[in-house]
Amino acid sequence: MTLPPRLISLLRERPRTVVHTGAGMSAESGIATFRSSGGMWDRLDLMDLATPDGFLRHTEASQRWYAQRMQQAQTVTPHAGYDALVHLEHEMPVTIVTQNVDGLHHRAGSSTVHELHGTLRTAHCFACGHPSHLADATDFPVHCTTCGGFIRPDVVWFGEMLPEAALSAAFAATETCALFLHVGTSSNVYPAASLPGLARDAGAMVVEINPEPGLPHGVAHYTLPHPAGQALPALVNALRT
Ligand code: BV8
Repeated sequence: MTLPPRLISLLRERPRTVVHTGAGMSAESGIATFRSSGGMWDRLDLMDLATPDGFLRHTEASQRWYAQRMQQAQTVTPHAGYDALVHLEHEMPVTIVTQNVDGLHHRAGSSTVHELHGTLRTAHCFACGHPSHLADATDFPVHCTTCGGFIRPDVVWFGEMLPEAALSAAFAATETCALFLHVGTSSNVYPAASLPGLARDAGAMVVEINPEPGLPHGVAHYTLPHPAGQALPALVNALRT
């Protein structure tokens, strides 16, 4: 894979780097994306499963969907692109800002990860907030043992606020980085989708890694139209040659 010379020379300066990842980052680990062809939203109605109202209308279907995703996230293996990001943080300051809820950056061993849309790893009661779990449920709907309410995953649904700590950390890192890698996201969902433009305005080099690039014209300095599992190791290799 040929990398732009200016990207290689910037990498060799060991710049402060933000890696912003979406569902495409986990595609090569076997987790379906949302909007690519054959993605999750092809088969499921987003508003029936990933919104508070949808959850209350379709509680059992939503709980089953999340339990299945939790189990999958625990069994798949982070691919070479995840390992490359762990190597990268040994070479330069790396902050990972992910829209993903599968926890694969943590499992791969990355140390600075901000989960903008929460996590599948934990759950709580929709009614009283009591911490709970959903991954190993066998009987649905799953009720809270404290108040009898319904158990929901600790993800951020549409119409819900993002976790303040993760969001402010993501904006702070984006505003002060020199390299912004925008990996595997269709850039549809806000406020996460505003990050690459913010990075560009703050003077960072913006690089999109996506077989089907989608950033509006003028946001990315460079586009690598390759899968994350190939492009990210290529960046690490460029440091070594
Ligand atoms: C908010 C967690 C403030 C759950 C997700 C009306 C009312 C309320 C809000 C809004 C509204 N209108 C608009 C909004 C804002 C809304 C929004 O942006 N909507 C969009 C649809 C327009 N945002 C929100 O609601 C956010 N909260 O704004 O709060 C507020 C509050 C109240 C009222 C107003 C404002 C909350 C958003 C979080 C939603 N939660 N996930 C779950 O996972 O179940 S979003 C969901 O989509 C995913 O988590 C993911 O984060 C997100 C984006 O998807 P992508 O990651 O980009 O994945 P996608 O499939 O789309 O694309 C994959 C890409 O990978 C493709 O480009 C493909 O080419 C590429 N690819 C494929 N293979 C590879 C690859 N790339 C590299 N390598 C490969 N191998």
